[in-house]
Amino acid sequence: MPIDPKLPYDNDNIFARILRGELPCSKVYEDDHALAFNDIRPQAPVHVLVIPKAPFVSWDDFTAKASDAQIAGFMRAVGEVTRQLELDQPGYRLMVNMGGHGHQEVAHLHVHIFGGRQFFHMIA
Ligand code: DGP
Repeated sequence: MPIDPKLPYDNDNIFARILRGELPCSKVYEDDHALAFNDIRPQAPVHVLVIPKAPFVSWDDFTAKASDAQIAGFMRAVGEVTRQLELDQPGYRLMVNMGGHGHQEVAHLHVHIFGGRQFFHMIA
């Protein structure tokens, strides 16, 4: 079910628990700003989620409330993951689902990185 992005941050959402080490993940990358791990329901040969280490519910929450340093650090981390996975040359797709119409299911901002195959014009 999509989440309501206007609700306050839930400290017990799945990705918060992964960040605290209470739930396992298949880690791909970590730095001061971000953690990246493989999606549990991969939609492509490469399907990685990158999450900020700070408690932001959604893209809207993040871009409204994060500091410039948090935004820069997180965006840099997303780029670092794609380079470490060597996705640059064939290319890749980034996606952020926001709120109900975006079908966001987990209430902690996450950027999807898809790679390893050809993508077409749109995703349903
Ligand atoms: P979204 O619809 O953008 O909120 O995508 C949520 C994604 O999170 C979805 O592709 C499945 C993934 N996911 C949900 N629970 C877990 C989990 O416990 N571990 C991992 N690695 N991924 C999860």
